[in-house]
Amino acid sequence: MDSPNEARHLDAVIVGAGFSGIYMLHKLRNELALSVRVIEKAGGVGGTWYRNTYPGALSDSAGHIYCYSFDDGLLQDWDWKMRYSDQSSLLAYLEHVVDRHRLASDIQLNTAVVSARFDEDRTEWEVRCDSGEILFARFLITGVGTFQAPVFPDIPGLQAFEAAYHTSDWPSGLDLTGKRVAVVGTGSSGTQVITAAASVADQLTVFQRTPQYCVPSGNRVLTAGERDEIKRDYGKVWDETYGSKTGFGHVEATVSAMSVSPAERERVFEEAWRRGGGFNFMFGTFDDIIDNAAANAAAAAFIRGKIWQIVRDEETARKLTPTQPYAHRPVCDAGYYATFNRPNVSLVDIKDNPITEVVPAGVRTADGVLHELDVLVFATGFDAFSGSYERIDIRGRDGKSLAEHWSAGISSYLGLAMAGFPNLFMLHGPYAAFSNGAPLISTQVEWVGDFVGAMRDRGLSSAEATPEAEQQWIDTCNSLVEGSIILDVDSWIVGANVPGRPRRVLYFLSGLGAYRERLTQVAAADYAGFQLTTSPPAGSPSSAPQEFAESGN
Ligand code: NA7
Repeated sequence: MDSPNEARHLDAVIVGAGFSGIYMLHKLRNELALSVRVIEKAGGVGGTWYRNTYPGALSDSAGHIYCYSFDDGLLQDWDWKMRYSDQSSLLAYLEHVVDRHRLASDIQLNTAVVSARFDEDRTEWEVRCDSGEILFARFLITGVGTFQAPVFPDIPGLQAFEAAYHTSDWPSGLDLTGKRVAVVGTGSSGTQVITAAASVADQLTVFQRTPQYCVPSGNRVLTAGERDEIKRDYGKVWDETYGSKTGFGHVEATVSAMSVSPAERERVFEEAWRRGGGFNFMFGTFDDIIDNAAANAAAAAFIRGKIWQIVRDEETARKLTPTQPYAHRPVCDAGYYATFNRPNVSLVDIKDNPITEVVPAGVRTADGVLHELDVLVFATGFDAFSGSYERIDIRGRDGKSLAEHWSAGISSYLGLAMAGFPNLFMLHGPYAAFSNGAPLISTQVEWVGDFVGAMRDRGLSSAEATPEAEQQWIDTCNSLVEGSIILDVDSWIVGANVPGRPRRVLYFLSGLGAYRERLTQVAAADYAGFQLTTSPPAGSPSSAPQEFAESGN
């Protein structure tokens, strides 16, 4: 290892060793033989799956496609035992990928990137770390994740209670067994931790602001036959996934909800409820649940009906029943509503009865009740996208910061690049396809890798999105969201969970298949929308950019 302060010249610095950073390192170092270093703030690889270790943490994407598709041997070797993978099996998988592809030597843990500045004279990024190290690299690739910056409620006395934890920062070894626990928040993290905690906690209090539409996850052990079939047909599985809209592995609906009889709608919803899966319920039943108010109302009414069938106490059922449209990120569960039939679980509607303060003994609500607690869990979500990027002072051409670039609204070209930020690629960044994360990440990593390889082969020194291409992409994305019911509901998807954020949807809503087609077209048109710059001839002034380096320095 170098001494801190020693400057290093690399082809690429990758920020983050989650799903994106791990594969990007493999692509650039192992396939293109470039010199690369991954800088990761945490003490281990895995990103989201390293940090979110709260009880019940589960991916709700089909496990056999919530993984990488590039390694045929690994696809055959690895057994996804369950329909959905929990946090520990996903972390084990990502650690295994790192070992299998000998990536650890180029992943620097426990180090945060604090700033990155584009040096126009040298056509390279100067990356500074909290360790004092300075790295220089032709490419800066961010795999910083969407859900990095936790949101905490602004409650008086919050610091007074010691055992208070955000789901994304779960202390190692914290066991809720026999404890008096409260959970604030009922999104996908909240419903998972609530359902898991209820069966072990002595007492569980749920502080709910907005009731949630939940459908069963249907998680179960895959049969040997199912696993064999997946492995036999993996090529087809990936073709279907990459060609689909959401990339979640279910059959996507093509029928409008209101084009069928009420009885048929009920049958389809019931079948989806029995099969399980939140994305399956929203996108596998009918094709207009988030586009057509009547279709949305029908799906919402079906789930509300289930709440009243499941929850025995009428007052609790009333509190749990959502009134807003069904347009949050779809959530699925392992018995969320039934949890509220347990004698050790109580529900506080904090819209009616807000939390007024946190005290050393617990949480006090407006009705004067002190809820005495051992552990207080904040499942209150994240400042999606922006929060992850605000932690690094990124400056492109003319020293312009990313914060300035995004001051009138977050933007990108293809969810990957921005004007004024040459050779910076974002993975899983804003305005990429709204789809399952893993296949989206593989799509982007492969595209960026191919782009970088083509640049090297052609002697190009920089690629930069043009302002026009960036604006057109944002206009396209914004036009796709017009009329969507997503806009009618407050959630992180529209930025409503962070005060002061403008209301916007930072996704390309035409789907993964269409996104991939678009990327293919852009590459085929000699990277249309990018300004490509050739390295100055050898012997030019000292401003000549660094040559691509050899791997392994
Ligand atoms: P979400 O989906 O943003 O859910 C956050 C929850 O916390 C939600 O129920 C919020 O209620 C609640 N919340 C947020 N702020 C407060 C305050 N101030 N007071 C009370 N309750 C609050 O976060 P998750 O971690 O569940 O999921 C994030 C993503 O991670 C998820 O979509 C996955 O893709 C991965 P609200 O609805 O705002 O009233």
